[in-house]
Amino acid sequence: MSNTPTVGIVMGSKTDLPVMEKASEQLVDLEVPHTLDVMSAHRNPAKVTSWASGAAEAGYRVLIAGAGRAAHLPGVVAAHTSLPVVGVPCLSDHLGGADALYSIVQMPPGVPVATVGIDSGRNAALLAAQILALSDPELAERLASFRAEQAEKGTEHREILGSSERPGFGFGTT
Ligand code: RP5
Repeated sequence: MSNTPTVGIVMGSKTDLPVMEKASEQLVDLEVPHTLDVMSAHRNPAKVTSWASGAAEAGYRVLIAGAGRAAHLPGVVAAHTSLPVVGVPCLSDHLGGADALYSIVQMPPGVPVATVGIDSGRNAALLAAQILALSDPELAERLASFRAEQAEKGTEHREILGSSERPGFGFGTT
């Protein structure tokens, strides 16, 4: 693994870490060097502006931004860079995460944020890795292995569901 981080993960608060560390774990599995930072579009906007404005020059290729509530962080990051930005709406204790989802997905034309599902840190990492893999054949191979393992696990799951230990719940039964 090269030590130069190519993915930058940011989150609006430490309270978003349980979701965003799933993205980090997935990137570790895929051997993608990355960084994790906490910064808020509302509480320290100057820090966000500085980080996002310098991200391309710092060597990042894709950015992942997660936030909850009125989740402006991904959009503000996207406003300050032309790197692809993946947005992760984080569930808070109100509105079922719809507040963050709508805030992130409904960007104005001209400033896109590729939005994954609520609390979907892992998918954000996979999307970022897929973007990087367009110009990284070794990463593309690791992603292909990941997909193959995932397909294999799905088959195992099917066998468990169809086992005699759970009669009537398996495939092929009526
Ligand atoms: C957002 O407000 C953060 O992204 C977090 O999801 C939410 C709550 O932040 P804390 O009050 O827990 O720091 O900006």
